[in-house]
Amino acid sequence: MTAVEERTGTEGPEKEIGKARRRKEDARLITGRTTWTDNMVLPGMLHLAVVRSPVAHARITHVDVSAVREAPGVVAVYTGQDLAEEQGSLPCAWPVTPEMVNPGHPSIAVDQVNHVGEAVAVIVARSKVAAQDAVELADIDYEPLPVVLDMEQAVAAGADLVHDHLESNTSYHFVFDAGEMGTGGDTEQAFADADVVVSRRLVQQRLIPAFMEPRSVVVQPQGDNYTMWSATQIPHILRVMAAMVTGIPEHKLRVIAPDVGGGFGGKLQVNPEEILCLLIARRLGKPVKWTETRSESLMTAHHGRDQIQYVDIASDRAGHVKGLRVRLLADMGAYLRLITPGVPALGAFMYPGIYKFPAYRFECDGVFTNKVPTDAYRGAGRPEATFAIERIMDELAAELGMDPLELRRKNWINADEFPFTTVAGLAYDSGDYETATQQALELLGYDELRAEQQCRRESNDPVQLGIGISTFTEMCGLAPSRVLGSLSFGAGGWEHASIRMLPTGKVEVVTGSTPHGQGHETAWSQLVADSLGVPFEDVEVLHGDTAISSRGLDTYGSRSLVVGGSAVVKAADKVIAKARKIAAHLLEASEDDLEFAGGKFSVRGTPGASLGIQEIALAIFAAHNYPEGIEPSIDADATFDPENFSFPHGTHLCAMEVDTDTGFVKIRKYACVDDVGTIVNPLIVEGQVHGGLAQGIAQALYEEAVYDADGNLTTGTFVDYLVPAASDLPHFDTGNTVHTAPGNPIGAKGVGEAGCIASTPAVVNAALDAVRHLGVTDIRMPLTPERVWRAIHDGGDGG
Ligand code: MCN
Repeated sequence: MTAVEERTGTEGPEKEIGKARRRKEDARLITGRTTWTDNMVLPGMLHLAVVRSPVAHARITHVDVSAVREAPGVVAVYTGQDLAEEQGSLPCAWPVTPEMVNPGHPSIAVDQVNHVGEAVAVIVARSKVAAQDAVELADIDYEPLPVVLDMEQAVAAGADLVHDHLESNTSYHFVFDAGEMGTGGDTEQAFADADVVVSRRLVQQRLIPAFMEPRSVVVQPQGDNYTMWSATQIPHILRVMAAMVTGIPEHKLRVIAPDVGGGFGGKLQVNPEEILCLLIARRLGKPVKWTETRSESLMTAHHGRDQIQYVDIASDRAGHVKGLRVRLLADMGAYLRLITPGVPALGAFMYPGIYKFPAYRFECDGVFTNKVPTDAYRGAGRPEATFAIERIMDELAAELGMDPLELRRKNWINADEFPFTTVAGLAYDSGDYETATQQALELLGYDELRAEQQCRRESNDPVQLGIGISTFTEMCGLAPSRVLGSLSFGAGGWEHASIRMLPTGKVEVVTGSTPHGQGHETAWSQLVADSLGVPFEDVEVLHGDTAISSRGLDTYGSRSLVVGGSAVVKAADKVIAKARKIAAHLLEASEDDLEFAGGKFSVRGTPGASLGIQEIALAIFAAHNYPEGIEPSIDADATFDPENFSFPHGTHLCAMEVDTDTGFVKIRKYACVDDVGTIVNPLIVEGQVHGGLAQGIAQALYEEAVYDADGNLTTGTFVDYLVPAASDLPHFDTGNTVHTAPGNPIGAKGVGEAGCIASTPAVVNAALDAVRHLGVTDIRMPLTPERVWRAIHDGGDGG
């Protein structure tokens, strides 16, 4: 039983946790009847447009913005030189090694540009159109420098340099060696002793988070106070960072994230334009707004993934894995953004997946290239790791002539072995991989599909069928502050919440979590309704404004329920403890004789003697009668810092048809069973799984950010960057098992990234399973018809 269940019981019609409530916030989000940042209109507000570099790598030799200044409606124009003194450097909060090289990142280039789209001048005008029209009047000369795009070439001896004042294109070399850390044996020895070694070079293509609402910022100066509205995932972190970069004192800066239309990690960032808006508002003393165009968004908001993975797995002939070795090249792009270097380093701990490896070594080089920087994108490090391990397990199974499921069963952690400390040093909390797998096999109709596969193979059908398996886990609920500290991350992993009991018994919950589509207002209301025994409708959840919630660490890493929700539950505990004292006084009973259930304190053994917590709120407002020495308030704050990550897991299965004549692939069926511990809202959980699946499948089949040889993004519109629509995706058969997380009072594990992490290898494994008998052992993502056709007909990975 979880701590919440101990207090509220496990069932009952009034129980909110587990109810598939429709989301409170949907009406306003879906109809758009809300305030998005770009809806903000302030008196005298000016508009910014950014002049961006058309070249990937060059020295700026000449800047003439006199024609811009003369353009109708233009109020001011600033170049990098103009702001050089005050712009500072954008922050990188994750120096993964003490030796990591960080070239710094100006919000606006001063004398050199390092990727296409980098800001070189900012125009301020009375209207957005006037600002944008003036962009082409900027006269800027560039002296081209060699363009570095390919990571393998970038780390080769004698390579051209992205930052010519640095010694190489390598920012850092991060190593995790289980033998050295004492969490496993000697990896080299394990490989030397192995019967079988399988190696692959896997490519994680570059992806674009592609959130629906483009980034947008408004800054209003009032004396020496500043209010910034931003479409951000991280108002609290942004406030701290922006204060540090600009020198505006933190208490003079209020950051508001109004409703935000998606982020997927892409808005876990301190953007150059946020800093530029602050600097310019400070200079002009006027409110300013910047909203990006879709093309700017695709070209300049940070990208995700872009790694080359060299993976080796060692085993004995019977299929017992003996060792895992991973070498990674991770494309940083031209600069280190907020957590750029940490993304692949976070993945380091997940490569062993759900398997009992005795030895493991991971090495990663962070590599500079002349591309837009990479950073968090849904899953951040964990999809890459899961892809590598689930792909290489299939390759090992093929090498051993073994069923891929049998190989997994032979090596995974059994239900009775939890908690289990892996070779990467993580303590997996709870789970049962066999039960989830059994359920997923039934949902898919595995046996019938295997029979059909056999028929198609025997009849040499041009359309072959494959079944792909991904048995995954991930670390989420970021994160125990102590662990983050040991990984050199520059912030903690706690979350804060306050509960305010209003006089009429209504409840305001202030959370440091910052939803941008995840439904926290609904789920937190369910938590509070159960914890305090008040009606769901009586709870209002406030978030995303540093003047209302001054403490918070925001939303990413599927942390909000596990960490932020737990803070809410802890605050509710304190409210009840305070109310108990007042209830005892008003009921003239001893505190020890009071029971709290269903929102009421009752005196044990005295039927009828009871007082509701909402009545107590009113009694306090009147404040005529409360015990001496007790303050007239039952409001409470709590901060929760988890002891451990939480480890959701699941089995994802994909059945795929591959047309061997045309290379077209089609998902026939997709079934998955996820274990996310206690489910607070099954409807939200299902929605999160669906959204994650869409993005994971999109990586496998559709999406890729492509640069040409000069460093221009050739997928700069949604015509070229293929974000799938609902009609491009199959029906999903989903299910759940429930193994509660011992590390938080709700018993929950995160779900926000699970579908995205699990699905990509299931889809690629399915395609390979369909054509492996034709000699295909890899197909590079995304699985375009051309690549699939080439892999079948020409060999290689089709890339
Ligand atoms: N939930 C639940 N029971 C569980 C686990 C979660 O009911 N056992 C509910 C939570 O109450 C919450 C939602 O599911 O309403 C997601 O919770 P959680 O897993 O804690 O994830 P976060 O709220 O921290 O969201 C972050 C996660 C990430 S990292 C990305 S990326 C992502 C995602 O959420 N980006 C999203 N989902 C997104 N959904 C939308 N609409 N837009 C994004 O940008």
